[in-house]
Amino acid sequence: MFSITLFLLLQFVRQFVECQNLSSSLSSPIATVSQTSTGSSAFVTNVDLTLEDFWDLYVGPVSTFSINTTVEPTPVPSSSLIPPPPLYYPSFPTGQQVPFQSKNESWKFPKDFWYGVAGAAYQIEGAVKAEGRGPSIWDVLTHRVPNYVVTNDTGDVADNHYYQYKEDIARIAALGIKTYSFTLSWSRILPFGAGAVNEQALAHYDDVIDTCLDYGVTPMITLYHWDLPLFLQNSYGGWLSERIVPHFNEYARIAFGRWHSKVQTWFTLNEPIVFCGFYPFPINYFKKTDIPDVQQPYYCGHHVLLAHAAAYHLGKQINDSLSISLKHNGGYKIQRTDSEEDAIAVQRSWDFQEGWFSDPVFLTGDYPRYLREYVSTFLPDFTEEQKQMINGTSDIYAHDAYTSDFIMAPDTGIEACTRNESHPLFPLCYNTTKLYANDYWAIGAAGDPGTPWLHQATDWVPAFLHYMQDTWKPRGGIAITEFGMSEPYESLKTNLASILIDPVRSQYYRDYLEAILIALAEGVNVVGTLAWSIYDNLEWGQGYGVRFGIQYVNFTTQERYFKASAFHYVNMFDTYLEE
Ligand code: PNW
Repeated sequence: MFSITLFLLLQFVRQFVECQNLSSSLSSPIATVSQTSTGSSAFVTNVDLTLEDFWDLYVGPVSTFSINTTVEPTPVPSSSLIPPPPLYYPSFPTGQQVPFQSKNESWKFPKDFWYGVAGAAYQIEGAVKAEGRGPSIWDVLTHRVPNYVVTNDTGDVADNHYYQYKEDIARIAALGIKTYSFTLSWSRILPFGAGAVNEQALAHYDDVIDTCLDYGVTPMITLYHWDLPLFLQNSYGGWLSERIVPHFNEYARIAFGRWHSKVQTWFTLNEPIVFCGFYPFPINYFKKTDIPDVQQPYYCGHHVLLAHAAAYHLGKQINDSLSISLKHNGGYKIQRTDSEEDAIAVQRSWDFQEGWFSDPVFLTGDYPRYLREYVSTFLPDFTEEQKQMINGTSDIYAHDAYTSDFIMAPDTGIEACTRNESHPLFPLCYNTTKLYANDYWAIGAAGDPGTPWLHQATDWVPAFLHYMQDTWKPRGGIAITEFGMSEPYESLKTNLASILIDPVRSQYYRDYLEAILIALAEGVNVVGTLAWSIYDNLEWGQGYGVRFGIQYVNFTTQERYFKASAFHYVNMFDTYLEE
């Protein structure tokens, strides 16, 4: 009876909640929710919430899977390690004079080049309420915000990686892949984002890391891949507030402190352009803000830079041999015509995408020109001290470089846009397309319709890599920390044999890695690649309807199968890695 009354009360409170006094309330796993009914501080109710209450109030019931304790790996069947048919058969019989494998003898990956696979906590772990995990914003977005995920899927079970990671690591090792890049769930480690630490989560990640090391797989860690602890979003708007900076630092301190001796390569934050672009969030679920919608991504970005830089210095203090970097994204920007306006549009695009985080971190500690022109109308300038703190805080240039776009000026011209806040392209004031200037051919083969941003554009990869090296001059070289292809309509296939041969993805990996080999031969210092993704997973707003895996996962049974692309990926290193 009591719990039902409490539940109803909490349901009511949910409409208005604002969480305050975060630091004082976090010494135990109970959070204080203050209700402000009219925005006036005259009507405030404090309700103590246990973690369970917090889940019930904001997320509700979650699904679980039958495998709900850590399991030993099932042996990888040797038949599953037989390579697939080749991408191209020669048009004449193979024989002594026609070697089956063609190889360009002037290409090579240097001996210490690392190649691996990547995944992210909310997309693969499942077990969302297990062993003390607190909710993240993505638990709310998937469960409570209608149509935020087009398929209404959630990450409740996902790939059940939280319990099946031993099998998953064994399978990577069996393929010959030597690097696994995963992300930590902040709200597992700190269920309310700050304060009390969940020891079970630390023990879990201890074992993930140790399992990698046992299999000879190098673990790499990303601290933040979009799954912000819900409590921090509700308390002060998450990345919209500078209050996130010390909380991210506290979280980073726990992770670096615990694992610095076992994990050498770290990434602080994944693709801030994308996750800052989530703002503004749908109203009614999280804390309201007065910051205008159009400005919210840039407040987020400002605090990302401060949080990243502080965490970088902290990590180096703890162990100065660590490699620590931010994960960038964007794509190569191809000027669509040779007009002056299109040239400016291209520079605007660099400034509002890669340059937003890369110029501060690699060059100046501050924003690039066109971005600064806009954000200086509302953001505080970085102080000299902040600029110094931000500059130089990336050991490698880590780029999730999936694809490229043609860039051109808006039809109205650039100035008509920059002077008019209601222009549909404001504040970017450049346009993009996947089509050549004949408005007929796309840049390359399309991915799944659920990822209209992704076409194969591997021809531009060498130019892109040169641009990264020449522009941001990373001291530790360039790593492609995510690349991959959404095989078109893959989720509609029901026949296993047809799922497992994924020609668009296979060709993408082959052509992309050839492009990297060309760039290496031309003197670009590329140091590693991470294929996205270790296996099919929750593709955020597209749910399980879009597939990026180099392994297929049957989401009913949680069985895993290698796709052909896994072999094509590895084969490039078997062929070209220097002995
Ligand atoms: C990345 N774009 O996101 C993310 O890091 C992954 O979590 C995600 O699953 C993967 O790519 C595939 O989408 C991106 O529009 C999302 O250019 C969008 C873009 C790039 C990367």
